[in-house]
Amino acid sequence: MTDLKSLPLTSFHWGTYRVETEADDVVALHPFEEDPDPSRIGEGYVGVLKDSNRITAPHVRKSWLENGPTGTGATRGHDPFVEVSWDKAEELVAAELTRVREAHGNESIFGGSYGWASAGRFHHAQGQLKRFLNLNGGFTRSVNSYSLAAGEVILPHVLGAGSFLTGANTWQSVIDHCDLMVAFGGLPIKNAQIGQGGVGAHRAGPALRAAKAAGVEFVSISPLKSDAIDVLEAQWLAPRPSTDAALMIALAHTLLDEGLTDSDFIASHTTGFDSFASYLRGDADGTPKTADWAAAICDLPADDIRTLARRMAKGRTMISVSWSLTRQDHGEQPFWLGTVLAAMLGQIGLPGGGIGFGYCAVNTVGLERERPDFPSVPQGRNPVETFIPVARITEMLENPGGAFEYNGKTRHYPDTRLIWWAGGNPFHHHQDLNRLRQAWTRPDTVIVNEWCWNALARHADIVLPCTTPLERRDVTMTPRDPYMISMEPAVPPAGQARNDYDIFRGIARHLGLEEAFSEGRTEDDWLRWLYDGARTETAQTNHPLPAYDTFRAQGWHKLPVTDTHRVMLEGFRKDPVANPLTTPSGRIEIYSETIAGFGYADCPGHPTWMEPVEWLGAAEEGQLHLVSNQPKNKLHSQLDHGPYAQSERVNGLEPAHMNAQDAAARGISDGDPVRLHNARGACLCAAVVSDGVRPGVIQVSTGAWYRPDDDAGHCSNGNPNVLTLDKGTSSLAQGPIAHTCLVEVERALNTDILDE
Ligand SMILES: Nc1nc2c(c(=O)[nH]1)N[C@H]1C(S)=C(S)[C@@H](COP(=O)(O)OP(=O)(O)OC[C@H]3O[C@@H](n4cnc5c(=O)[nH]c(N)nc54)[C@H](O)[C@@H]3O)O[C@H]1N2
Ligand SMILES: Nc1nc2c(c(=O)[nH]1)N[C@H]1C(S)=C(S)[C@@H](COP(=O)(O)OP(=O)(O)OC[C@H]3O[C@@H](n4cnc5c(=O)[nH]c(N)nc54)[C@H](O)[C@@H]3O)O[C@H]1N2
Ligand SMILES: [Mo]
Repeated sequence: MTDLKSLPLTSFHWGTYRVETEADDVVALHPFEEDPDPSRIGEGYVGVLKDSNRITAPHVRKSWLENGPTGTGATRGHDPFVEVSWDKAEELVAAELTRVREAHGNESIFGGSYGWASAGRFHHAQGQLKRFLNLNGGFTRSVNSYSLAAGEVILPHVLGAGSFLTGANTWQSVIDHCDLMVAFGGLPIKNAQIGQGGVGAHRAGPALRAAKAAGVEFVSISPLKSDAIDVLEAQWLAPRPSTDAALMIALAHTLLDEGLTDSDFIASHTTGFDSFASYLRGDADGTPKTADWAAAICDLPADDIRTLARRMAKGRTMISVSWSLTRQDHGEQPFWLGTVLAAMLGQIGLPGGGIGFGYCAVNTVGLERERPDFPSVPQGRNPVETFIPVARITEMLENPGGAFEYNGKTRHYPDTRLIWWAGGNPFHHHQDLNRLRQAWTRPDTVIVNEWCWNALARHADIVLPCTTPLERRDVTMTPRDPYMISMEPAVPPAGQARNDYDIFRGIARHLGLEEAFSEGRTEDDWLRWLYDGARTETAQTNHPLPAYDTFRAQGWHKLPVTDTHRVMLEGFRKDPVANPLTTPSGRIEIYSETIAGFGYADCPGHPTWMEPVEWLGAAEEGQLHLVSNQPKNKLHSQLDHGPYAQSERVNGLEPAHMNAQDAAARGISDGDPVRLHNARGACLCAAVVSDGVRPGVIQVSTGAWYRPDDDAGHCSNGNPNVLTLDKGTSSLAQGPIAHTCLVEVERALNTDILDE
């Protein structure tokens, strides 16, 4: 028997593992001994470090190499690749960067490079790319996230800037003080496997079980029963997708109508309630926003809505609003409305009560937070001011110079000539991938750092092969997790793969920027520099970090957990004058003059129900609402080709979960191949028929690698982003709306499958 604790440690966004190797290959990843609820996602690495999908040398697309950078974009994604030496690749990249910079300016370089890359403080691909591009005169960046852009933009206006997005009351506060947890978007434990920057111990599952044991009751509002684990015995309410705003408005109406609001809290801690109350009563539009009104929109019994409102007012209630609710049309509204509901209940700032954004969206929400201020590799300054909201990438490529609205200002898209992506996969994360693929033909050059031949690498001109965390030394230290992990290389890099740091350093040499980029430091020097910076932060505390070499020898270090009962907005609750919010009024803005002043019809001055662009309430006969949520067996597109994700496919196809009644109406049986389609695209999946999905809804996880089959006209691998709609949440945030999408579904013909 191997002594597991003697094996090298490594950490990913989904957990920490002990790595077992044989003959320079990884054969097993064993859960970290400190983790009470380990994730299986790590198993996906076994066998993929050296398989045929591994990129082992720099490659250049043939037409680009032969004809130069301009005019060959149309064949991007179709052309073969030619292997080149690192020297050649570095020269080509350096020359092309210089050409674009001189001919078109730095604004024409898009380095937004959104994505999750890998955990590890030093080998953070985007950080390295941005540092490099800044030294080269800057680039067009992107702002906000795919995760919850609408929430990131609305909250500073209505609740204030701060750590609200992940700073919810701790789990212990919920366990000890909460009576009822009402979760809009559920409490999907599959998502809590993830913590950005590395996870030592998974806490959400054990915390939920402890809360249940302590008597907390749960209501899960979601199209999927599986969004609450069975042991919670949650009440399951399944409104039509993308109608939560109407449900929340009706809950607010019931509270107001039945005198269940905390008018003292509203008077002392909020502003603008009157205009919202007037909207609830229907003073201007003649439509009171009653439970009956919402029942027709949400397709829920009106009594269930009224009963829920009364239950919420009865005891200590924690409202959780899932991040997924921001990834839908008008996705600003649910976070705003959740805040308003918690304010009407007067429970903001109380132990176990108020609002939390996205319990279980990641392991981080509900964790204790007191951590030293960890340093990261400095990014320098970007002299280019141009940016895009992250999910407006296709529009940027389609419409150089075009105007767009964002958070109160009109801005313009740059003329993008060069795209560089390192550590993200737009052919995973973006909506309407067939449209992206068209727009992607426009720039002169696409450079990609990747380790595997996924759709992004296949749609590049220059592919620079990078290492994985299993092949390099790093340290996990993130303010989001108490564990610091000494990540050790388990196997040598495959082929000629290099660390992103060395890739940029090599190119910097050709541009005369090597010294500026590296500051003369090796990988080990940087690691010590980062760690020692963190150590200095803790030197004066009761819990100083061990010396670097001691830490390396120990393998891991756990930071003390102190704020076990932290309550979000406690200070503001106690004294809103002494501890005002950072909103214009210092209070919770139920009506926002700032937002009203922007004059956006799609995001007015108080929370409002607006019909989504696609939804079951306006569906054509036969259409279903597609929920393309996060995959349980991987992180986004990472390791889709690995053994764990592949083992959960059905007859080799990506599962599409649907209700028995919808399946029967289409002559579909469990396990059948199905074709999902709409005007934007089509993909092949396998039907999984169950009662755990609301009628009218079909669920396909995101993450299957985009594999367009142009003859068949579909993605043969089941990537749902060929179906989703590429539109902003509103003029305010311009966030993505993946969860607002209608599709048609039918049994696939044999010819569909044979084309694979
Ligand atoms: N339909 C639909 N679409 C969605 C969502 C949804 O719910 N539904 N969710 C959205 C959300 S919330 C997000 S955050 C995005 C996620 O989208 P992404 O973060 O872009 O997805 P990942 O697959 O994690 O991409 C990370 C990429 O980095 C590569 N990589 C890993 N390690 C390294 C490294 O060390 N160096 C380099 N250079 N590369 C590395 C991986 O191979 C992978 O291709 O997807 C969004 N898209
Ligand atoms: N295993 C795993 N975990 C992950 C990730 C991953 O890729 N894999 N990605 C991580 C990232 S980057 C992020 S941002 C978070 C995102 O975390 P979430 O935003 O919570 O992710 P989703 O899984 O898209 O959505 C959660 C649930 O919301 C429900 N839902 C969808 N539409 C509606 C609706 O209109 N109304 C209601 N009431 N419910 C709805 C769906 O049933 C879905 O299961 O997850 C993180 N965790
Ligand atoms: Mo995300």
